Amino acid sequence: MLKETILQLLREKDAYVSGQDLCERLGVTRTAVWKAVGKLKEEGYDIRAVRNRGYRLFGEADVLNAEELASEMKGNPLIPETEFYKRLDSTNQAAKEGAEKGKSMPRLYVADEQTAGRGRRGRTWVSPPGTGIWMSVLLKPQLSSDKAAMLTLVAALAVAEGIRRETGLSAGIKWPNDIVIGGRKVCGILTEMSADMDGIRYVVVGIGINANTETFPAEIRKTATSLRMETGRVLKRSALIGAVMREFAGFYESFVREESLKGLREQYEALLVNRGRAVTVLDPAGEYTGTAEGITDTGELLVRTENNTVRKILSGEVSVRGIYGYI
Ligand code: BT5
Repeated sequence: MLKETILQLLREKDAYVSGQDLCERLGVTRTAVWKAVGKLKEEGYDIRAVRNRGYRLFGEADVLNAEELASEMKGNPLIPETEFYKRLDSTNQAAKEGAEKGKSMPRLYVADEQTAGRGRRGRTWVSPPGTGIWMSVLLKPQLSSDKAAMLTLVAALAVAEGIRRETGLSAGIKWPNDIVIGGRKVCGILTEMSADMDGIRYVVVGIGINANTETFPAEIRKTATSLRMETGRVLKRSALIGAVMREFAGFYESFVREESLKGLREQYEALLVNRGRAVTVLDPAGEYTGTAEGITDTGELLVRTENNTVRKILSGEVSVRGIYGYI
């Protein structure tokens, strides 16, 4: 592809490359080069053209496209297929439709923007263009359907570790599905499943990460944060997707082998921000308070209540809210 070759040549040189030079090396016309550069610019690459000097690529911008994504997944043992979209209603929705159409799994869906991003229980997920990571992993684990909910915890661990690797930030996990930094939500996870008598048909693990967001709508301004806000730097989203999915592949392998979180529990608990903290359990059968102590091998939250009994909370069944603020 002409576009990719031009990009490669510009990357090799941290200087201007003349249009003439590009034409000769690629054996195409000046117009063809100009058109291809135009497309690259549309995709977000900061390529500048100066008369008599040629073209130059500035910085390595945060470009998210099909090529960047595929190259980040190269060598990932879990994800052979990726699909990238400029805009989708919801990557979870697209993944489900893909599964219903019989697409091969595992497969990763990524969108630059979601017009109907979803949270749990019909809530909305704010997913503007150009700044976030909105992605869904479509999987078919050979497990009984009651085990699928644990994938939320597997993904949370992968996101927290991926963020640490890419940014150095220490992100924590608010059980079961939030990643937080400094008490604010930077990522949410939504796991959905389709199962029948034979077990899991497919699972969709949806992950939303606020990467380069600079402002949030008023209703979440006090509770949300982004990696850019925390580091003051623009992050390359494709690199973070690569890091998170590499971590996910490793943790997923352990999860499927053990059919539990046994091998991941210690690491998970070390990142669990609820640990040792007071929590209110919003149980439909009656609200109660206690102290979160950790998780079980199957992903339930262990809460010691005021009369000193330890209760196991199943993810999805109840919400846990910190008594003091968001955590
Ligand atoms: C979640 O729900 O945290 C799950 C979010 C999953 C989003 C991903 S993006 C890719 C995939 N495709 C989808 O359509 N969804 C998944 P929940 O725990 O219910 O939290 C939702 C609440 O978080 C909202 O009611 C807001 O208060 C808040 N919120 C919404 N957008 C946010 C954002 N971008 N950052 C931080 N908080 C947000």
